Amino acid sequence: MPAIYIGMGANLGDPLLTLQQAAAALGQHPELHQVRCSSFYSSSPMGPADQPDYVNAVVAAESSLPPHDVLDLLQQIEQQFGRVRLRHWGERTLDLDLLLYGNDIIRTERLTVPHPGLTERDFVILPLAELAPDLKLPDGQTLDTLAAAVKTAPSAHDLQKIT
Ligand code: A4P
Ligand code: MG
Repeated sequence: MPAIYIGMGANLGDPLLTLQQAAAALGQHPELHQVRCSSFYSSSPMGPADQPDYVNAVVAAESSLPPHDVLDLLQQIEQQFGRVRLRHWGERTLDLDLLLYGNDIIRTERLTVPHPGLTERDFVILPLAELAPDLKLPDGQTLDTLAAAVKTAPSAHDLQKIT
């Protein structure tokens, strides 16, 4: 069963509660196994600066659901939380991204995996490194190298562990 990793982000409403509830919904899904959630981090916004700070976390699971079914499931949960999304890279109630699906490289109209931007986003790489420090991306990059790089990058988003 492939290991899958899901990135969660929110900055409208009560973002921490939303992410905790989204993680619980993933944990209860009958097709997702061994579900684990990283710590929750606050981060300054990537993109327009005139929006609230984000809360970010990553969920790991194992699943035999095909990748597009995982995407359907993530979009259902986004809808369930009344997702509002106002603009590109802008504020949203809940964003669930399929970061990695085993070692697969997927490029279809609906789905790009590994998620684009994954390697440059400290708010994704650091929670991911917490769950899977020994992970390698399909292109061979290791998480510890990526984590060291994003921490010191000029684009770092002042990550603070909340809980
Ligand atoms: N899609 C393609 N590949 C994927 C994938 N791997 N996972 C398609 C999920 N969806 C994928 O999604 C638009 C379409 O992408 C979907 O219909 C799906 O078919 P979307 O969530 O509406 O938009 P997006 O592509 O995620 O762009 P968006 O939401 O404008 O930008 P990002 O890249 O998600 O960034 N700052 C901080 N600190 N923390 C954050 O979490 N997030 C964003 C949003 C901006 N700034 C942030 C954060
Ligand atoms: Mg998204």
